[in-house]
This record gives sequence, structure tokens and C-alpha cells, in this order.
Amino acid sequence: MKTRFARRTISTAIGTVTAAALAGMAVQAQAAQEITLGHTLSATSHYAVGAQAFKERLEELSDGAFTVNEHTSGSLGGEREMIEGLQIGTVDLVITSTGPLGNFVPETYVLDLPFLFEDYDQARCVLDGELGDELLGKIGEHDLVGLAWTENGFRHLTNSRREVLSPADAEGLRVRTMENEVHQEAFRQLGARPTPMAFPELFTALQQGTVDGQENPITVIVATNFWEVQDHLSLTGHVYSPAIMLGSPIMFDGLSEEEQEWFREAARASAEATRAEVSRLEEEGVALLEENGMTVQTDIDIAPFQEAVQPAYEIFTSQHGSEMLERIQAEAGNC
Ligand code: EAX
Repeated sequence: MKTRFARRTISTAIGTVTAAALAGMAVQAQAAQEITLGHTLSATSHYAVGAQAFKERLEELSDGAFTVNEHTSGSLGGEREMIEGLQIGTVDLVITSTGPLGNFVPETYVLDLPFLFEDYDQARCVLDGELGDELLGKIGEHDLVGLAWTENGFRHLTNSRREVLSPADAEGLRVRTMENEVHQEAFRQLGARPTPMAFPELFTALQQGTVDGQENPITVIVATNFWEVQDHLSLTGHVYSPAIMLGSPIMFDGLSEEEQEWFREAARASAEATRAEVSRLEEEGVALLEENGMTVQTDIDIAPFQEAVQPAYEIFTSQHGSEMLERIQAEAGNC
């Protein structure tokens, strides 16, 4: 017959084990910090490929101490809105183009100048180099954390009015641009009528004819099914559109140095995955768009476009100086 003492020992043992198990679970639950990551593009886009790579790398490096929640398709708002969210801590990470970034970090406007880079190798080389790091550092002075340069792609013009082979064909076209003064100036110089607009509003604006056209890389035109609302694509390649993974200083400053390095490493892995997807779509995207009924003008003489937008450079240097521009042009020449 079990004595009272034996029963007490057993129940104490059970109690101890349960407490330990609960403590263990509490530690586990506590450690899994949820990180929100937003972007404006679809769940099949090149940004989503990057977000997935970030999630996998961070969860691996942190052994599950961080989990990443991706919010696609502008569900957290347009890019400018999400960047504001980073500054007030309503979102932790954002993958965004540099479109609205200049409004927060004017030093990055230089990257939005038309025809600044000749090709992907040159652009990637400059952004992965000293100047790219310097600009990431500048971002850190504006209540944001620049984690890594990633990619959107070379931007091309689409519209539903007519074929565009020269600046004269763009005359009077109402073209949606990003909320970026350098881009607006470039399209003004082309004779078009630039209409700045957040990306989540664009598809409906094209559908309803509020604007005639827009400009984006093949990656975005494919990811957003723009063939449903646009007939013509002109491969103008008028500007290289970098993207960037930004962090909220409110979230980032709360991390240890080791954790901050995990985020940077995962952001670099994200950029690599996105660039690979951009390269794939540069190969395969045009055929896909033609299959879906778009007419694509591939053989565009860009010299008249370059000439037409030249005044945008003068306006830029009069407002922002020419030092960084000259350094980028020199660096690009060495790449
Ligand atoms: O960053 O707004 C734009 O046209 C951007 O290319 C898009 O949001 C992806």
C-alpha cells in the first residue's frame, strides 16, 4: 500500500516535470519573434521570390527564433506608405523600388536618372560596390535601415494608344510615374504628361483610362498581368530601377549585433534570389507578353530618348549637385 509520503513524492516529481516542460515551451514561444515584410507585387513576383529567400535564410540562421510574415500586393499600402510605416514601426521590413525613396532620402534620387546605367552588370557592379554601401549608409541617417540593394529591373514604356518608337510618339501621352520628381521630369522632357501615382492604384487607373500608359520592368509587367489593360510595350529601357530591402529602426535597434548580421545576410540572399529571377524574366518575359496579346517594339533607337531627357540631368545637378553623379558615372565606366 502506497504511503502518503510516496504519493507526495510522485506528485512533486510530476509537478516538477510539468513546470520544466511549460518553461521550455514558454521559452520556445517567446523566441519566435514575428517579422512583417511588405511589398506591392504579387505572390509570384520577383519580390516574392526575394521575400521567400529572406524568410528561409533568416529562419535558418536564427534556428526559428524569427518567423517572417510576407504581405504582398500592396496589402500594407503603396511603397511610400510602407516606408512611412517603417519609420513609425507599423511594419518591420519592406522590399521597395527607389521610386518614393528619394522623398525620404534625397541622396538616392541620383539612381533614378534616366539612362544612368547601360546594362545589368554595370548597375549591379556599382550598387554592390563602395558607392552602393555609401548610399545604404546615407539611408541610415533618415530613420530607416538600408539592408541590401535588390532589383526591379530596366523600365520600359507601355500604353494603350499607339506604338511608341520615338519621343514624338510619346507626345501628350498621360503616363503614370512613380512618386519621384526625377522620373516625372524625365517624362515631361519627353513631352508626355506624367501622373505620379501609388502602384496599388495603377491597374484600375489603366483599366478606367485615367492614364494611357505606365512604365515598369518586364518583371512587374508580367507579375501584374498588365497585358489585360495595355496593348503596346516599347523596350525603351529608359531607366534602371533598383529595389532595396529596408528595415524599421524601431525593430532593428532592438536586435543584438549577431541578430542584425543575420538580417543583413538574409537580405543579401534575398537580393541574389531576386536578381536571378529578374535575369530569368528578362530572357522569357517578352515572349510571354506577346503570347498574351501585347505588341512589343523591341528595336528602339534610344539615342533620341537620351537626348530628349538630357535637361533632366541639368535640373537634377542644379538641385542636388553633381558630385555623386560623377562618381557613379566614373565607377560605372570601370565596371
Ligand atoms: O517596386 O511603383 C512601381 O512602378 C514599382 O515598380 C513597383 O511598385 C515595384
